[in-house]
Amino acid sequence: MAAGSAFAAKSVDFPFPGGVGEREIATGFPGKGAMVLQRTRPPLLETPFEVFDQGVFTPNDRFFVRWHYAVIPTSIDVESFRLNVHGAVDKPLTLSLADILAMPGRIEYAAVNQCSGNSRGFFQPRVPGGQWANGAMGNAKWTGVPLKAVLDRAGVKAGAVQVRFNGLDTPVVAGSPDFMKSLSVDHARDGEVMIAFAMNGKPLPLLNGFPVRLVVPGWYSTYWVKMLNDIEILDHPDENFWIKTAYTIPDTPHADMKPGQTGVPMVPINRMVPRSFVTNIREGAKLRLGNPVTVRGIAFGGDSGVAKVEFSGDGGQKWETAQLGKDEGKYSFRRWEAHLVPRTTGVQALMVRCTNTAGVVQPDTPNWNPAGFMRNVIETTHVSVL
Ligand SMILES: Nc1nc2c(c(=O)[nH]1)N[C@H]1C(S)=C(S)[C@@H](COP(=O)(O)O)O[C@H]1N2
Ligand SMILES: [Mo]
Repeated sequence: MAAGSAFAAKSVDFPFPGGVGEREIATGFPGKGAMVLQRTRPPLLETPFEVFDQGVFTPNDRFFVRWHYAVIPTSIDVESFRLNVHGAVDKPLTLSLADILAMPGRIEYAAVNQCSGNSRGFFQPRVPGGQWANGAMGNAKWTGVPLKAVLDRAGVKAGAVQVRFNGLDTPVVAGSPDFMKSLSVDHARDGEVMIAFAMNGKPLPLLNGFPVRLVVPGWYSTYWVKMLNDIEILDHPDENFWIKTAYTIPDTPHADMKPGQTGVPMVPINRMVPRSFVTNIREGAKLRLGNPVTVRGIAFGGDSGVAKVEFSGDGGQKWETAQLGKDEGKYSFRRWEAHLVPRTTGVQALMVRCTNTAGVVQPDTPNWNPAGFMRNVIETTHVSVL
């Protein structure tokens, strides 16, 4: 992978507890505009937060990027590309991109793609892993064919239990476990899980998985396997490293545990939980006493829609219901807006809280686990009222 020129037009300084939040802004990565450079090889690129204020969909050239291994094809020959479907099936398939594009019954929906470790840099105590701020997420309109249609064509055998997905990327060091993820056969056949070939109406950027990737709406993006070229139907539970060991969470409310706690049962990470953010006012912004301001942002429900967004201008004492923007579907970001008239001078805490249609609400204390997964505490933006 070309390293990208990593030309630092400017930098950002994330307010991580304990610091070390400064990052370069890089341009120069294929198909990408200005991105927060978390790591060059393999590329970890974060969406600059102001992009989320500009619209409900995240543009392809500003969409975050995450790969585990640096050996990623730098170009794909669409003529020779094949997606193999094999294992516990009646009829193994070898599909070209043209075969996939010619399949009937295309689907399209908006869905948030969010890394399990989004916002990891805010964990306290800090934990190892990519030190993301809040930009390891994005919302796009995805177009593709239902995974179910492909599985039905292959004919899943009775007794199959899981479906495993693999992409064209490979480990740098021979012997490292190839990145693969699995879903239950029922989930894989729900009609929503998609083999996507377009993102916001355009082919997927190479770094987001060209030519096809899996979209698992409502689930963390670790399952959204990119450059998908292999689907294996398993008659036994997948025990590969990326399912069994990596990407597991405490099987507790909010995937929460205490640092150093032992004997906590772990399960593979799965559904997303609701989150919401202020996008037009930054930490440390100055507001004028008595001057009305419109506060706006984005929210998402996780694995279900946004039922309600509430805003507090006084650190959570009083909450008011925000006005919701257009509903782009239950897996999408949703815009919200509220009004604030600062009534006291000094540092004030703006807070926003989302409740999803399943009744799940953001917690007011942060969760903690050693991998830094599933942060969804109510976010606070401190402002100075002058
Ligand atoms: N083939 C492949 N797919 C992958 C990964 C990977 O390393 N290889 N990483 C996963 C993880 S952990 C994340 S967060 C998302 C990131 O998707 P994006 O780069 O399109 O934003 O890709 C997922 N799919
Ligand atoms: Mo991720």
